[in-house]
Amino acid sequence: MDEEQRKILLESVSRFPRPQGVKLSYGTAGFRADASILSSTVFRVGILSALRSLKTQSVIGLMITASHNQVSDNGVKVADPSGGMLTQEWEPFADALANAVDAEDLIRLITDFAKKENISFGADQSAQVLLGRDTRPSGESLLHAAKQGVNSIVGSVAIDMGVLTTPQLHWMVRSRNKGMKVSELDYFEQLSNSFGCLIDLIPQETMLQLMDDKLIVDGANGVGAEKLEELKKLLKGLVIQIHNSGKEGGVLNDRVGADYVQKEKIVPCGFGPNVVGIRCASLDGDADRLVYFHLLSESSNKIDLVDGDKILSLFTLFIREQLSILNKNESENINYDQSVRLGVVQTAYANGASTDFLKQLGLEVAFTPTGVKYLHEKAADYDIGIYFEANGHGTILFSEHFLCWLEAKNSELASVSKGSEQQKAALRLLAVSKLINQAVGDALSGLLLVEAILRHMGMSIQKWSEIYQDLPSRQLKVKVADRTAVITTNAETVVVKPSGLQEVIDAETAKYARGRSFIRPSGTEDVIRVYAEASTQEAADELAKSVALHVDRFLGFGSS
Ligand code: G16
Repeated sequence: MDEEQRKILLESVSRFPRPQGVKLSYGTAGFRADASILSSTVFRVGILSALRSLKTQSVIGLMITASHNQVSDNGVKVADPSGGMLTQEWEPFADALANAVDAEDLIRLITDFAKKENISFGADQSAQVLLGRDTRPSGESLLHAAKQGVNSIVGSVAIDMGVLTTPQLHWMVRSRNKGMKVSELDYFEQLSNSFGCLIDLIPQETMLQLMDDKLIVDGANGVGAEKLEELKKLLKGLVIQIHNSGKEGGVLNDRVGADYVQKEKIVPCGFGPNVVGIRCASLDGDADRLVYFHLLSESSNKIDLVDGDKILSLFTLFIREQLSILNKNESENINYDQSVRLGVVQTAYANGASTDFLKQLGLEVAFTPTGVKYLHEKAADYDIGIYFEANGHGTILFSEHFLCWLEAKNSELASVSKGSEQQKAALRLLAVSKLINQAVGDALSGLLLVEAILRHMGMSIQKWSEIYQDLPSRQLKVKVADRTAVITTNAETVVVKPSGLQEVIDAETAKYARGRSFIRPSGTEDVIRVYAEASTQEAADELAKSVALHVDRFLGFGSS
């Protein structure tokens, strides 16, 4: 590092002092904390993003959001050149950078890391970082910190892409690195065109069944509502009503949004009794999660939740159907490759009934720890990898190899049997690969795919919900003195530390028919999460409660 670079860093670091006594870690989805203490962290992640861009010689993304967290929180995460999450190999450096005590410490860390990673500094180097933020009031000042961080590495440019959903920024990074157009309009056009293509391929008889049907979307009072309002203008054949747009005075994620709906299993604020039976969807604060639901009766706020597991199952059914049509070798002229590897990826939160359902379909079901970064990585092992967390975060990945094969197959079919069922199946799969965000889980693209598939299958939300019966489950949070005291293994299903805790969880679980329970430290909130499922709701509630009491006894403040 030359003197000029050192001088710039020394000067800029001093403008973003690190708060005393705060230790942050790059958790499930980047750094998250109360927004008031985040300036120095965001500034330093700006530096990291510029270094990542120098290292990869590609465009990098930096998103300012705390997604489902309360409005006073904020956070920052980095999108790698593929549009996926920052490589896990750089996470320890992110932690070290965020927690460096002063400018000298920071410069030493950067110099050592740059040496190890072979990153050169200087005016002849160039780096580019796309910046995005959600609608949180703290976003603007944190954006300023991010820009300063990027600019403090010589030759680096920060480009402000404005207020975006998290998946939009990831999509833009991916597209830019593929040499494609990256404006918001390009994103909307890609989604609406591929949605239109799927709708055009629906048999007319099926389509008519859901023609007049409307969808009501809970926008979590966040950025997703604003963007869906724009996207809606380009969509044909879909009636969408948006509630909780943030314009009616509601607070971001406050008793609204996908996280609330999925955890509480009650209707979000802003939905009156007149929505009974109507198909509803809920986005989270930065629109990377999606769940569906319908209100069961006018007299109660209880909903029938159609969560990420059921979205995964619906997508799987559709993809399998298209693959099996494609593989029907009706014409002897065409040699079909039967060996498409289709895999699904879940976490320990997946409802046991969903895993049974998927296995009964003969599918390979893989498990990873919580966090799309893990699921995404695993899903990329397949020709078509479908991953979803129960909380509604997920997508479908198509390998480049499979897409090349599919393009070629489609051309072949177009010349020998244009308009055949087989060619339609190929076209549908190609449209899905363009509609569904290949970079990260995206509530808006997921919603359009759900809507297209329900129309294709002539399926109501009630029918969809009935594809299997969820086992009753309950999730709780426990505040503890130090959540890092919990260490887990086996895709987070077994507690290794503190010792003795797993044994008591096992003993509690054994008391219930179809009982299953696990605990894990959250990577986005300062809590331990408890999950329990059992054959009845009462049993799942009791099991969750008793496990939470043990967590509190082992680690908590002793308040329970
Ligand atoms: C993030 C991650 C998700 C994860 C969720 C909760 O979602 O992207 O993969 O499931 O946090 O994580 P934890 O249980 O560790 O707090 P989001 O929507 O908040 O970005």
